[in-house]
Amino acid sequence: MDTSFVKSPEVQKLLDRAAGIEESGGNPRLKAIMRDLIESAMTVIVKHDVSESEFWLAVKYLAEGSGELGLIVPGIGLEHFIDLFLDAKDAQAGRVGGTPRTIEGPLYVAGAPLVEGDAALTVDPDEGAHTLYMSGAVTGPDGEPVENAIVHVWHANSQGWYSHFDPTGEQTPFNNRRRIKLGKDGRYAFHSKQPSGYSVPPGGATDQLMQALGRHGNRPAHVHFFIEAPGYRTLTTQINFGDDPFAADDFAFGTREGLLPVPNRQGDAAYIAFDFQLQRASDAEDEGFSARARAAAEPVDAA
Ligand code: MBD
Ligand code: FE
Repeated sequence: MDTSFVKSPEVQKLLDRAAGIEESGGNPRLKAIMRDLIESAMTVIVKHDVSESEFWLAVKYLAEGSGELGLIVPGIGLEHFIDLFLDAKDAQAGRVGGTPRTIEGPLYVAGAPLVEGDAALTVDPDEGAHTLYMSGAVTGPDGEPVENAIVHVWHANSQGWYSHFDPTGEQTPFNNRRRIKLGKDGRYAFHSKQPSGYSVPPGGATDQLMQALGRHGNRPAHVHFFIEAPGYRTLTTQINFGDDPFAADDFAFGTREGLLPVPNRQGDAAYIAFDFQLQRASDAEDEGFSARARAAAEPVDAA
């Protein structure tokens, strides 16, 4: 059947009623978005002649896989799409330059220890892992050192697990997570046990979907950052190791040109020199974080 079926008076009437279009209460913006979203789902169903069994399989998948939505969203490219959309809107507004943004992912935890100077991120044992040394400058659009910046940094351990989300239960709450307060020179430095790439939980909802699409659920080794500073736009980004086998094949589409440094490897040590450049904020909202819901843990004193 043709998708024009969705445009039939009976279906259009159903959409109006389902989205509360004729009701006086509720949120008008949500009504408009829901109407289009439901209509899009109906159009897909008709276009692909989705069977009743397939439809209920999809409902079951969403119900049972909802705990992995934070992984499914980057896995199907939607989180990267939001970056592309923000980039395109910035370009339209002439707001260009600086370090590229890239996806936050689902594994940030608020409340990490706030430290100064050369930060030691790793407090738990991580036997055999190489040491990562990363350092550089945080500057503004004119190359000026950014004062009073806070660099939030988080990464996995050498097993690919993030503290707080580690099913082995072997990591303390803020292992490989710190907030680094920078001085007037805008320079940062940290060292840690080098992360390995991330893989989605085997057999989980994301893994099932990736396999059904003929894909995999691996990310290259990477380090996440938020960088916030008064007067500047908070930057959400990450660096991915340019020499990782998945550097050009990230299931989450988080790797971007300009964010793929190749570590300088010397024996058991890996060195990355990387400078960040922030854009200036136009107002307070522009300066702050997105309102995304994030995990949090009780702040602890830095070791
Ligand atoms: C990660 O570590 C990550 O950074 C993203 C974006 C998705 C899944 C796991
Ligand atoms: Fe990550």
